[in-house]
Amino acid sequence: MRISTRFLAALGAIALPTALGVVLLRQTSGSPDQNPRARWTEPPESFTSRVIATGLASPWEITWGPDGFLWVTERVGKRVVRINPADGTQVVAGTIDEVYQSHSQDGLLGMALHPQLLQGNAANYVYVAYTYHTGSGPGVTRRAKIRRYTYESSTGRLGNPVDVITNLPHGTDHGGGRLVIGRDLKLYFSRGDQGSNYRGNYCNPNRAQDLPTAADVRANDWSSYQGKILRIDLDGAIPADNPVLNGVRSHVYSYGHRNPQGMTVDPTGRIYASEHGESTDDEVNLVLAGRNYGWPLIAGFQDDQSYVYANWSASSPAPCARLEFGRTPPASVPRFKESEARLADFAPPLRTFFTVSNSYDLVSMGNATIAPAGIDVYTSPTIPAWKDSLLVAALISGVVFRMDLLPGNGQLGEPVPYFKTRNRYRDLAIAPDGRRIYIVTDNAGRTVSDAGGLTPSLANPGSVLEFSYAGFQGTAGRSTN
Ligand SMILES: [Ca+2]
Ligand SMILES: [Ca+2]
Repeated sequence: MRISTRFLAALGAIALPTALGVVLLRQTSGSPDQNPRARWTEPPESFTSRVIATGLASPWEITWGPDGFLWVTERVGKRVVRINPADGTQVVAGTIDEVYQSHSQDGLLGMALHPQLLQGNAANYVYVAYTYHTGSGPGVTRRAKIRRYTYESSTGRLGNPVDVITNLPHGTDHGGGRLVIGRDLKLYFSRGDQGSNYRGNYCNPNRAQDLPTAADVRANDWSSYQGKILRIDLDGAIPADNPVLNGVRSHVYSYGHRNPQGMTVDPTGRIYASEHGESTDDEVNLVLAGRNYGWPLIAGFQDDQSYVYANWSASSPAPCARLEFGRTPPASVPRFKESEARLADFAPPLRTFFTVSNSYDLVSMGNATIAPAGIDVYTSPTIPAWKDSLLVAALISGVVFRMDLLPGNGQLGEPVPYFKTRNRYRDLAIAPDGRRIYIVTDNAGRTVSDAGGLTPSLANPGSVLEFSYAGFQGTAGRSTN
């Protein structure tokens, strides 16, 4: 392992007691016998780092607010918290008691600040997305909604709740949940496939390819909004310029998504989203109106590599309920190669983490995934090489990947990993000065250790980390081979 002295100096600048558990992975040439998520290259820039806040209950969204505070949602804590980035002071803007949370992918999720928040007019609006419980008696009927609050700057509190859209499906797995407001002043809300056809939900048909009918829309039946990215008027209505799919205009903007947990808007209004793959092929997508992102028929590119769609719910003659879920389905489960799918409107990803060949052994090597979550666009000139980049926070690899946004076409350059620690990075925010990057971390789960395997031992659970740019060290992202 070769580490530049300037990078060590930057690490040495981390002050106790707020030191991060920064680990340096072994730099490798990416040999075929290594999981690609455990590869690490020496970054060309130096950063200092510190922990600015701890004790958060599963922070999920972090956004830089117009008041100079970091606005954070707590998935489990059900709170919106404003954090002063200078001293870490936490101020609770509101607790949403209606939030229902019992699994790893429900609770208080996305949050979007209205672009006119605190700009001196009436639009002091904060939009949040969360799960709630509609049933009575035994069992849980979990749904998701988007709610608008009005922020009172005099009290620092969220009030006057107004539901924007309710009764959206939400299950026990693959919840998506990221919420952004586009340059077009529409809400974009990512919905996961609910984990259908997988693990504990393996007998539920996957509905990521299902589109709503005209009757569904007339009845306000949003049950097909699984594995979708929705585009919604600020009052919850279906935008008049949403795409018409199978003859029906609905909130569906794009479909065929698995678990899109990250979404952002670039200065030109383009929407980017990240999503989790199954065992391979996490994706970063440019989200375009009416396009089909392939899942569950296609994972990543349509290349017949490592992935075959096995439709457990359609098992015959043995019904699915009699089967035990596993990596290798029995013969009664219909299987479909990616090349069999005929999707006229298929949109391949911009980038996958990672596409591996059929010879890659998932059992012995581990899943070739990073579990991407929050993403953001970096536009500042402060870090020169970063200007116009997409940043992707990764849960299981504990890094932020930076990729150049290539001029003109919205495509992405090669990913460069930064900020490796023994944490799960849930979301990130960028200070307006472009010098400081803030990251919220999961409270529990597994991440890549300094030895390259997985560990449940997280260095900074439930925290906000700050990385500050400390200069260019001049090694231009080389890897050591
Ligand atoms: Ca896809
Ligand atoms: Ca594929």
